[in-house]
Amino acid sequence: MERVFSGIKPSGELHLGNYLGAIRNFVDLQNTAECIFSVVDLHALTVPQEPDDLHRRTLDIARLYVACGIDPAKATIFVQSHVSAHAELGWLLGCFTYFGELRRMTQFKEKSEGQVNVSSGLFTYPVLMAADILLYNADKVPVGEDQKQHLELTRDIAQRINNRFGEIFKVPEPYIPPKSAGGRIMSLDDPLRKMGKSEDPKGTIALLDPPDVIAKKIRSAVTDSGREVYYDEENKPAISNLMVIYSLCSGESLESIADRYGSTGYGVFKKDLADVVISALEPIQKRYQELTEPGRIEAVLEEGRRKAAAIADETLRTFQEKLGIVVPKA
Ligand code: ATP
Ligand code: LTN
Repeated sequence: MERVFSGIKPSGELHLGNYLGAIRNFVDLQNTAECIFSVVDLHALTVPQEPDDLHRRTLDIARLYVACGIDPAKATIFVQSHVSAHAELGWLLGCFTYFGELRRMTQFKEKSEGQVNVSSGLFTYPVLMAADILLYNADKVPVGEDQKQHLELTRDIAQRINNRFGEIFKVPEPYIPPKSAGGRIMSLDDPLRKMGKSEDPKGTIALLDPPDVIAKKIRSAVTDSGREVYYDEENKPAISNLMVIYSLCSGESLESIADRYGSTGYGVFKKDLADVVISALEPIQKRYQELTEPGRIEAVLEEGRRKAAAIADETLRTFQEKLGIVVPKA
């Protein structure tokens, strides 16, 4: 059976971009592959975090994984920092990653731009991500388009090490939907920027936003010039983005949406879009509200930690031995 690994940072509230670009695929893949999904708290720490927020969001993302349909009986859900092999392999892989490679990463350039104190953790972030993936010898990594460059680096690091020491790591394949299928959901108030946890909340639909807030955000979403609804990423970036959201939340094709709303004007389209998004999020919000049993999420994470650590510790040990590290007896 193929193995799948992915992770989400507890750096803010989960949003529709995370769901349509990534989590939706996690839910599908759990039926056909051995899936491991992490709440990557060490990655969130690469930018300043309030301790109380980090703590609450870490548990909250695990709860949302389950609310979105990830079944702990099928998939492993765990917190990255609970498995120390991530940090340890991260260090070792850093010794096989070049400064020039990391300097080219666009996410680093975007997140460090204009900041006075940029942590070295933000710079080496992709190395830790490579460790996350390689520890589990994942075949597939479902992510949004913004992670493509990090996955290419992961593959390069794995291949470099395999060339030097023999086949140690599986070289993972990215699993990224095209933009028209959710790989890059754009902000509602700037269709040229991606929807993100750390972006302005006006442009971001959080998975737990109440219906009236969702309706208001969609009503205020920027549109393109003209009044026709059709898909054209280049000339109609705002409407194309709203159409992708409509299509993925309703299951209707882009063509059929364009046929129906082509000449009704943006107002009618946006009003129906709000209904479609609210209905798609309703079952997730309902399940989230129901997951209140004390200790339930913590128990899922403990079981996940055990399963993840068993795999990760073994991979780490194999690599340490190949490197010539004197590995203590277990
Ligand atoms: P931040 O804004 O703090 O960097 P983020 O919203 O980009 O956070 P991550 O935790 O980094 O969230 O991403 C989790 C997953 O969601 C990743 O697979 C990422 O590629 C995907 N993703 C994030 N934003 C989008 C988006 N706008 N469209 C599609 N996929 C997305
Ligand atoms: N870098 C990713 C989050 C992430 C991840 C991973 C995704 C960390 N480790 C391993 C897939 C596999 C991001 O910023 N979205």
